[in-house]
Amino acid sequence: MKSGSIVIVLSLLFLEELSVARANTIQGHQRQGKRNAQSNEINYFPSLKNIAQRLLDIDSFEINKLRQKDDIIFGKDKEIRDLNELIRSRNTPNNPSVNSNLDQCPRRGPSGTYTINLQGLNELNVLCDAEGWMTIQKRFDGSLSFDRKWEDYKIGFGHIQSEFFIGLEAINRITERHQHELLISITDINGQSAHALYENFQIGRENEGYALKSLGKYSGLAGDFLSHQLHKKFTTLDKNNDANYNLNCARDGNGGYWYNGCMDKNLNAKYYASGFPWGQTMLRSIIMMIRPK
Ligand SMILES: [Ca+2]
Repeated sequence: MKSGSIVIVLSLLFLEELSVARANTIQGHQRQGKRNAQSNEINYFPSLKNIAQRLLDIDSFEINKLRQKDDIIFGKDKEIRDLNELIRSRNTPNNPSVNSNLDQCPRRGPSGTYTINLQGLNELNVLCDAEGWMTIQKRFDGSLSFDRKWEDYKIGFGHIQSEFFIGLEAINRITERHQHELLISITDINGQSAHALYENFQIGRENEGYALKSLGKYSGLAGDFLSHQLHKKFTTLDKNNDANYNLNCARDGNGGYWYNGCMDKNLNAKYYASGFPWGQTMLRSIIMMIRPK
């Protein structure tokens, strides 16, 4: 109970007890005639004891209520942790395998974690599914910040068992050697999923600003939201390559992207409590995958 409330309750109880004490005193006068001040004090002290006891009762009642609320909050926290763990486990293949002779995902699986070698880069752990799709970006709970500098976007960040981005350098090296499809799967905060498929995805080299060089034909139900960024260079917090003359579109939590304008739908935007902005709605999760055509 707040201290202001305690004061009000104390005042009300005090007044109540005082009026009872006065009534008793008047009755006492009527019955017994004059009595001295000492006898009033004797009636009054038991009333103060009652007030103190009632305040203690109220206090312990409030403490119990707070304890119950604390238990409920603790229970909800545990539910959230369990759900996040469930999502993580569903995003993680069950049968990880290692093969460092590969430079791409095996076409016919099995799904798992593979170590691939790309010329000039360190060995890279990648997620592959049973149909040869390699995950290059994954977000589902906002645990990883995408508000990062050029070097992070270049070499990649996060962890493949949770949220991550594979890195622009790796995407460039993979997509410039062979034609690759790009599959983007999105799920909004209401659980509605859709995908976008591009038949010829390629990004340029670092000296080209990792520009979105090619997308190819689009199909899917998510909407062709990437063609607007075709041929645009990548912009990060510390590298302003976007078309907006006055602003750096990656600043203020928008994340690195192939910006055309600062209001573009952006797959790397700031993740709030339940998702990140996507036009008129919010996306809860996204996964970007590539596969040789
Ligand atoms: Ca700019």
